[in-house]
Amino acid sequence: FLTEPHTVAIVGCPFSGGQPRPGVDKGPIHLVNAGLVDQLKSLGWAVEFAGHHLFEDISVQGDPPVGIVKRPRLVSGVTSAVSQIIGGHAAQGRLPLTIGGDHSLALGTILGTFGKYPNACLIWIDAHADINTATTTDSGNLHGMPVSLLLGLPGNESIEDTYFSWLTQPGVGITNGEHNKPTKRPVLTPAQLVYIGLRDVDAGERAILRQNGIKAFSMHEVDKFGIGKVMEMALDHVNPNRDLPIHLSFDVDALDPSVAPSTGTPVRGGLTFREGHYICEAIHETGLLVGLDIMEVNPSLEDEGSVQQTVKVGCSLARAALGETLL
Ligand code: B3U
Ligand code: MN
Ligand code: MN
Repeated sequence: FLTEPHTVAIVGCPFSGGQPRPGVDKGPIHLVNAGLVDQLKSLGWAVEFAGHHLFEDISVQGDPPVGIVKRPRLVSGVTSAVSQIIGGHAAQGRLPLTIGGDHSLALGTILGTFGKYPNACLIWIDAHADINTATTTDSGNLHGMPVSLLLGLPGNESIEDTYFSWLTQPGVGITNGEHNKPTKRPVLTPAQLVYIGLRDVDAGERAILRQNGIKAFSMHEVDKFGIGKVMEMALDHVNPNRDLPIHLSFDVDALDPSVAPSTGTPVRGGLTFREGHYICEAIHETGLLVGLDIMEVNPSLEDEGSVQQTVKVGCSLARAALGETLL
C-alpha cells in the first residue's frame, strides 16, 4: 500500500438529513462551483468527478423518529449508499474526497475506507465529538452520533439492528458455529480514533469518551501545546510507527466562526485558518492519507461574503491535505 493514490475521486453528497437546518445540502455544489476539481488537477492529481450523488433512488415513505432519533431510515439509506461508493473508489486505489453535506455522511465514508483498510486510523477534526448514542442524544440529530455507531457502542440498540445492521466491518467472515451467522464487528475500535478541536461536548459524550479511553485534543490542548505538538501527539497515539492508513474527517465547524462562518452549528474559540491547514498538511506529509471528508459547509447561512469565505476555506483545506503547501 504505502504509496498514496494518485487519483482523487470527488464524491459530492448534497445531503442534510442528519440535522434539521436546510442548506448544508448545497455545500458540495458550492465547493465544486468554486473550482475544486481544477484546483486539485493543478496540484498534479488525476481528478475524477462525475457529478453529485442525489440519492434519488433512496425514497423513504414516512420516516418517523425512533425515540427522538430523527430520520433514521433516510440517513441509513443514504449513508449505506455512500459506503458503497467510497468502498468502490478505495478498492480501485483512488483517494475518495467526500464533500458534504452533514457529518452523518461519515457513517458511509468511514465504512467505505475501513472496508479496504481495516487497520486504518481515523482523525476527526470537529468542535463536537459526534459520539452521542440514541440514548444520550438530546437533539436526536444523527450528525451528532456517527462515531458511536461506527464504534458499535452500547446505547444504540433502538436503531442499530433495525437500520444500521450494515454498519459492520465486512470480510471478517467468522461464523458462529451453532447459528452459522456472521459475527458482527464494529467498523472502528476506540484506539483507532483521535479527535482534535473539541469545545462543545455534551455531558453524555464526555462520559463515553472517558469510559472508552478515547484520545481527544480539545482547543485547550491546542492552546497549551500548539498545533505542531498536538498533531505529533495525535499521530503518536493512532499511528505510532507512521505506517497505518489515515482517514481524515474534517468538520469545518472545528475552525473558528471568524474563519468558517457558514456552518450549521458554529462554536466560538475554534481553530485558526493556519491551525486547520497545518492539520491537513501534517497528514499529507505522512503520505498515508486514504480517505478525506470536508463536511458541514452550509452556504445558506450568513451573508454572501461569509459563504464565499467558508467555501474557499473548504477548498483550501482539501488542497492542503493533497499537498498544496508542500514546497
Ligand atoms: N452534540 C450536539 C450538537 C452537535 C453535534 N454536532 C453538531 N452539533 N454539529 C448533538 O446534537 O448531538
Ligand atoms: Mn461533526
Ligand atoms: Mn461539528
